[in-house]
Amino acid sequence: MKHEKLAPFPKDFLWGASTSAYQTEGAWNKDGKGPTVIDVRPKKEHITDYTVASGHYDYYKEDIAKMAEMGLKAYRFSISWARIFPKGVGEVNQAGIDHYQNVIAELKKYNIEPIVTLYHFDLPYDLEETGGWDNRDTIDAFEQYAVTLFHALGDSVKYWLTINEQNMMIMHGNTIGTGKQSTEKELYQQNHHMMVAQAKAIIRFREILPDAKIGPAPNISNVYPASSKPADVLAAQNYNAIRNWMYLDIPCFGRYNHIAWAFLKEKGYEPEIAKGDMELIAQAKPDFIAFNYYSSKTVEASKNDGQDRSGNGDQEIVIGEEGVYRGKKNEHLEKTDFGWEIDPTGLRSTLNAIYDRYHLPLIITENGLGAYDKLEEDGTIDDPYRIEYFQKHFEQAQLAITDGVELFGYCPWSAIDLVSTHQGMQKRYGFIYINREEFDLKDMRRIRKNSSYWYEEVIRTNGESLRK
Ligand code: BGP
Repeated sequence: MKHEKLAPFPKDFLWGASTSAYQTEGAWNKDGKGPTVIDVRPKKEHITDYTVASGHYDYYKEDIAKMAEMGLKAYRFSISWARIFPKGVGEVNQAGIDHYQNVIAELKKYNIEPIVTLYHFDLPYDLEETGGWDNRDTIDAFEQYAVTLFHALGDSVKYWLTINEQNMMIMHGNTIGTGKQSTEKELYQQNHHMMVAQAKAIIRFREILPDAKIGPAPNISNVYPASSKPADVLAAQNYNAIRNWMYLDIPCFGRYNHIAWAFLKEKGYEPEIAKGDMELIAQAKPDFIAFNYYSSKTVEASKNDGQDRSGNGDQEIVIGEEGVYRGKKNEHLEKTDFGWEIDPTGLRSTLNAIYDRYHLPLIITENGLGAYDKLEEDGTIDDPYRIEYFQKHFEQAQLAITDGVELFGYCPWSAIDLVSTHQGMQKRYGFIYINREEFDLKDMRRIRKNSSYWYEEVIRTNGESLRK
């Protein structure tokens, strides 16, 4: 709908930026950190690993100073579970606690609000070895880990995210590299265990940090039917339920989405639900919903020809499910250098869809453009394509606010260049350039890109500069 008068961004809007521990910190075995499922992934021939990444573990003070130069109001980052519990459970590694207390103290120096993700893909390997999320013991390990952080960091952290993109770990875990090869049946049992773990953490959170806020952080994309054919509309409804609403209905409504559950039963994927699980889940309601958005998705009806699951998807490229839906390219959308569709309007419809369904405050915790950025001879990085990307997405976020959506923050991916889940260092997302290549570490210099100056003005004017 067209608005004659746009609502302003809320007064204390959390203009931020995002990262994850494993994609930025490096120092993969420093100060007592244990191995994670990421560290033991088979090396890929043409792209770097995570042993050095962006060096954020050692350079965090310089990085935060640059974030402060940009005027960031918030910084969304994750804690490496294996720095706190090197074996996932058991002895706490005090050096790990100290590190994140220092990071948060540095943020507080500049009045940057820390937004802490408990778990962002990097499960401690020792837990994987004892069954990972197949094993219900991991639920208790997660609860112990979360409670330890609530006590250690709770004085300074107001906003907490439980699990990053649980839906992508379940639907694209092999591509993203977040765990061992699992059958679909195993994946949806793992998913159920993660839901119980999240609920137990939220219940303890209420006891320990009654004044702080906590929520899930799935990857959510509104799903379009490829045509107005009724079968395509049904396919979109199926994929919306399976990809999106299953993962938010459980924490927000305390139940499995009926279409998603019908899919699990039809395929024989339905998880075993232990006595008391759903009662626990029903007690643990989130305060807000954080979500990551990169693009809308388009699907058509399954052709029932055994080809629906063909091709390699990832978190932004849909594969299909036999008899349920099939991914389809959206011819109306441009693509990034890495083949992801770009749909700013889709952000508005996704914001409206989530808010309409759950009516909770929302924060965008990831949205960004992976591109081949270039460090020029004069030491600048000119990324007008990233400015255009965010200009269009911020405009749509403001339209959603004018539609009535309660959006309280926006943390683009990413604060600094980092290592992609599966496409290396070359796929740059940062407002701050890291001067290293896939295998040549160069000098790791941190350099603000032109987009960071543009974003600085957006933040300074609380979004007013978008209208110039
Ligand atoms: C999201 C993850 C982030 C980040 C982002 C970009 O799914 O939560 O960790 O990786 O995708 O994706 P990629 O790194 O695959 O380019």
